[in-house]
Amino acid sequence: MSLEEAREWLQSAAAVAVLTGAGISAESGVPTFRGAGGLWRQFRPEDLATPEAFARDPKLVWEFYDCRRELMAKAKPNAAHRALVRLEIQKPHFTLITQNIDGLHELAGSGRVLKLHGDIWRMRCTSCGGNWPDRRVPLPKLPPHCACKGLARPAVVWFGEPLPDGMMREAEHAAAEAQVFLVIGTSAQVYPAAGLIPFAKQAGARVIEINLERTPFSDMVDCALEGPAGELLPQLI
Ligand code: BV8
Ligand code: ZN
Repeated sequence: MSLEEAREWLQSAAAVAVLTGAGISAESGVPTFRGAGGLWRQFRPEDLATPEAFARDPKLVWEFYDCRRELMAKAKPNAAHRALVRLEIQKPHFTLITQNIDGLHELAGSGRVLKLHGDIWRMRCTSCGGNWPDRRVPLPKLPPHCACKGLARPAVVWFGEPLPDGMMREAEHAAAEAQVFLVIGTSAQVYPAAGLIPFAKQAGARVIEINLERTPFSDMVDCALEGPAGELLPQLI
């Protein structure tokens, strides 16, 4: 299936849903999880992004997030983020579902963003449950605390933790309604997010994948476009 055909599908679709991963922010200088630079010191991100790691050493986990906040604060949305803003304007029914916590979709101007795995620019209190925005870079003191003196944690979803209530239901609804489901820059290995891809396919959507390389679903999708999202997405939209 060619890019031209994929463009025609997208142009004729009224309902579109999009799933993005770290790959869409790579060209903005945000390291991906599995790509080069994904390794933080000698830790695998999966080892630090867990409630167990936080219980063991909250300061170490905060150093990990403070380092990523510094990187993400310098990052600007790229042509792929901007193309999705244009697509949202064009489509009567549009939902952007992201695994990214970097906030670059909103910064680009995307309105309807389902942040499956939370937001690195918000904090949550481990004792009173408060949740507030915090964009200080670097954080003055690690670990940060809440006004109630409780220990604060990043308002993100860690491995082994459920996604925010209703988030997957909204995402599945958008995937089921979509005539075209775009999958951009994800290795599709983390669940339940990756499950949305076969889910959309089974619901009848045409699935278009953009990735630098093949993924576990490249054989199943209707069109697998190999290349950088910042180059291919503007051609598609
Ligand atoms: C849960 C936030 C249950 C924190 C993240 C079923 C099967 C197997 C395992 C499981 C399963 N169900 C659940 C699990 C366990 C686990 C899981 O999936 N483990 C994996 C590792 C096997 N899932 C969970 O734990 C989930 N929770 O299941 O809870 C539950 C229910 C009730 C009660 C209690 C518990 C929670 C998962 C969320 C974890 N949090 N992030 C943080 O960021 O610090 S996940 C995090 O990793 C990201 O958000 C993202 O989801 C994932 C990284 O994947 P990608 O974004 O795809 O990035 P990656 O680097 O892997 O790939 C980049 C891709 O881009 C590559 O393909 C590359 O080629 C491409 N690329 C690079 N440059 C470009 C490009 N493409 C285009 N253009 C470019 N320029
Ligand atoms: Zn508190």
